[in-house]
Amino acid sequence: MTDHETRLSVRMEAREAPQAQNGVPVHERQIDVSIVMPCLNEVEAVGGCIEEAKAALANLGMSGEVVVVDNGSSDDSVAVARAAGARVLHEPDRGYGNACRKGLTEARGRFLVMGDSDGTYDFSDLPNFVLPLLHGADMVVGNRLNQSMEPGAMPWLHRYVGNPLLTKTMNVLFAGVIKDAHCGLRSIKKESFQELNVRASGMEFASEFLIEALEHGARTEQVPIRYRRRSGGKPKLRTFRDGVRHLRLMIKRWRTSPATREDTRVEQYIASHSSELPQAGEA
Ligand SMILES: Nc1nc2c(ncn2[C@@H]2O[C@H](COP(=O)(O)OP(=O)(O)OP(=O)(O)O)[C@@H](O)[C@H]2O)c(=O)[nH]1
Ligand SMILES: [Mg+2]
Repeated sequence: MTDHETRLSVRMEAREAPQAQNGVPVHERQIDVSIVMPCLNEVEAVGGCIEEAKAALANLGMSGEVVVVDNGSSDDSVAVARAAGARVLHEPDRGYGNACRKGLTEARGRFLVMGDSDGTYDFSDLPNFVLPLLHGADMVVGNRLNQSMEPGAMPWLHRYVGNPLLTKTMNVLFAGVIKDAHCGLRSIKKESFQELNVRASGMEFASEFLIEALEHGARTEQVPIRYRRRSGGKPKLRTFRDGVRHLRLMIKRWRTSPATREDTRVEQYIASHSSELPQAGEA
């Protein structure tokens, strides 16, 4: 090819794939951070969440994308999300779990951050979810149960009964030390997520994700976060139905994977007591 032909073909490629850079189409380029937001009828909040996430990415100085996963919202969430600059994916099967799995699977970043699109999470917390992954953690889980929670952000029944009870159940059954098992603001390395087999379709996805991570021995950090009232829209979580779904999933998982559970318990016991155990060469 002559120089002229090369320049011509590069110009034609650029016309066909306007975002191509160095010959690599944008959809194949590796980026640093993907922020995945499940979204169902969150028109009042989703735009602000995307803006907040984009600003946090810019402050962090890392390349990134915001991925919104919709399940057929009947309001203008999709149009608002597109206008705010998110990549919008459609998941045909209803449910929070289906939406999260779709977004996390199709995200292009090395580091995956997930958070609700209802205005409750503050995406300017992004560095606390990305920097630990650069320094050896596989996963970071937020903890909303602290003094900075905005009054009215979480119903009393969830804050003082449902969430602590279900979190404690998970820790007892799966030897975890998780502080807020239902926190939806989390991050995980792409390669760590790919090792997990998280199949749940609904809200119990949040529990299964952590159970899988515990059983895979993911190095986990937890960070306190702010939690705000919804910026509008309606909660999709149904207290009793979803509470029972979390509980049933945990019992099923506990009954069906005893071998893995025992291994993990022994490994975690050794890890947490390593300084007390005799070292090689010691009498
Ligand atoms: N795509 C999709 N998103 C969903 C679905 N169900 C919930 N979501 C989204 O998942 C996030 C969590 O749902 P919420 O209704 O906020 O549940 P919650 O945070 O436990 O409840 P709130 O206290 O009301 O915030 C929100 O961004 C929802 O829009 C669903 O079936 N499909
Ligand atoms: Mg929410």
